Amino acid sequence: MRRLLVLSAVLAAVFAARSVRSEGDAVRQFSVANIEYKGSKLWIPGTLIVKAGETVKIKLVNSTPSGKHGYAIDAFGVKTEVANDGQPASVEFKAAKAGLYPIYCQLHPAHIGGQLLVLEK
Ligand SMILES: [Cu+2]
Repeated sequence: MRRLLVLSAVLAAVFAARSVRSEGDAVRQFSVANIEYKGSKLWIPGTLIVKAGETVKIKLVNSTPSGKHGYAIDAFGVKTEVANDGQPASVEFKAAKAGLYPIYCQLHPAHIGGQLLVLEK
């Protein structure tokens, strides 16, 4: 348990979100990694929080030894595949509407999913 807490703290620091503003439009940037932990595969951080109207840019890194994994958010047309060859993928979309939206691996629906929380402006 202690090891998991340390891992979480380190990853939270490494993958912290940044917010950049330019000409009045907010851009929310994240780096998200796919990992395996005790046989489970998950994207971390699993929960992303933005505000309605923000442009969201997510850099995706697949750190698993188990091949490609997907990253999908249906509400915003996000569906990409990320190889584990060291080359990150990226997605960009406008979080147009407030709500709670599932994030999942479309290649392996049994994998642990996450969520995108879009707050009201
Ligand atoms: Cu997967």
